Amino acid sequence: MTKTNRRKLLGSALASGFLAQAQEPRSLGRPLSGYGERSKFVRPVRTTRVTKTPEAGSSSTPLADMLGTITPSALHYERHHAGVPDIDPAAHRLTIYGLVQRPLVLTMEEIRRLPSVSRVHFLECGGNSGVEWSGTGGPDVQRSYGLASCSEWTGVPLRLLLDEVGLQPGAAWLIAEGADACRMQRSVPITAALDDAMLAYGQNGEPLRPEQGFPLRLLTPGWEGNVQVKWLRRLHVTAEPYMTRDETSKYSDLMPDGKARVFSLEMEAKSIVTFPSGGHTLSSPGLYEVSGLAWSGKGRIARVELTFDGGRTWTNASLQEPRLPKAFTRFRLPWKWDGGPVVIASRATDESGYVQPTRQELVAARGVNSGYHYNGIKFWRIAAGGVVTSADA
Ligand SMILES: Nc1nc2c(c(=O)[nH]1)N[C@H]1C(S)=C(S)[C@@H](COP(=O)(O)O)O[C@H]1N2
Ligand SMILES: [Mo]
Repeated sequence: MTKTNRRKLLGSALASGFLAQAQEPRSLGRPLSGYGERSKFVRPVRTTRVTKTPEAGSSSTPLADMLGTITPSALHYERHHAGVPDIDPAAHRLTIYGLVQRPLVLTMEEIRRLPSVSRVHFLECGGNSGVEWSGTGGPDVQRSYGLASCSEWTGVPLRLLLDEVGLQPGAAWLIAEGADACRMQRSVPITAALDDAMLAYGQNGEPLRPEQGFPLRLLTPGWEGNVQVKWLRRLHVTAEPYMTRDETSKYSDLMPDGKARVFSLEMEAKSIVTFPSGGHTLSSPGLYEVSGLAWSGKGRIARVELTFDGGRTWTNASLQEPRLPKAFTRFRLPWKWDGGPVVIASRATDESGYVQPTRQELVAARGVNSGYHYNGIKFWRIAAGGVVTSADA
């Protein structure tokens, strides 16, 4: 944005605002409070989708209303298979057993005494953007991309606990089990633990929210949400996976040849323009900041390109620093809308060189039988009147 442009945009607003403020009456504000609430004028909420009962379903983060990269804990997406249990941390135990030298039962107090780390990571359900496989496309960011959020997590590196129990030869999988009513179980390759997995008890400066697994969850950064078992109560070290319901009938990808990809855990590079996006209306031609989020389960985001002509030409957006591995990265680009129809999209490249594919490329590789792991480029159409809709609709 040039200085003159900025002055034109801000000058008249400043002058009229200043005069109005000088004449406003003043009254005392509200008293202090123990736990803060956002302004009553700020309204974005999670939208919920239940499957069969209110306890089994998901809720989506209003990503198009988010600023920066951190998702407020109260707006972190949720995915529960049997509701949110109310767990007393004093009564909670984590048991590590199986192919280990010294099985362990740990209290939360003991876990909190161990050396800890804090790291920012995204969490994304493998089913996020599943609606995009159909080709008709989700109408807005929240409904189609909202099963992804990003927090600062605090916990104990899993590697440290596995060193403590001592792995026996042949130990290759961890079966993580939750304390919720469905006893959610997932088989997790032990390679994750030896990399950057942690047992998280903190989220954005507080203990985990109950919805995110209070008092303890498994975090395997960059992998699909489903393996990141909440309300974690058991880690069974085994030589083979269990082949549980959630890794066979669910969270596996049916390929065109009738075979299924299983344990397709890594979330590949993805990005979405959050402004302007479906549901927005641009009020007038002129200056805007195009913005959005990019992330990759392989590491850092290296580049995000934007197109304003439906994918014919691309231009680099600027990336917010620091670009953290396996975390949301905010991208931005000042843009002048001339009032005409435009089709915009973003395309992310991660530090491994992986480039976010088009929907056509994804479908050519995987067909349309799978509801999971959709990371195709998403196009938004801005009509002459300023109304923004999904370009695939
Ligand atoms: N114990 C337990 N862990 C669970 C689940 C669950 O229902 N029970 N849902 C999984 C799924 S499918 C996802 S996508 C993530 C969602 O984590 P969140 O609710 O903190 O966003 O948790 C995973 N861990
Ligand atoms: Mo999920």
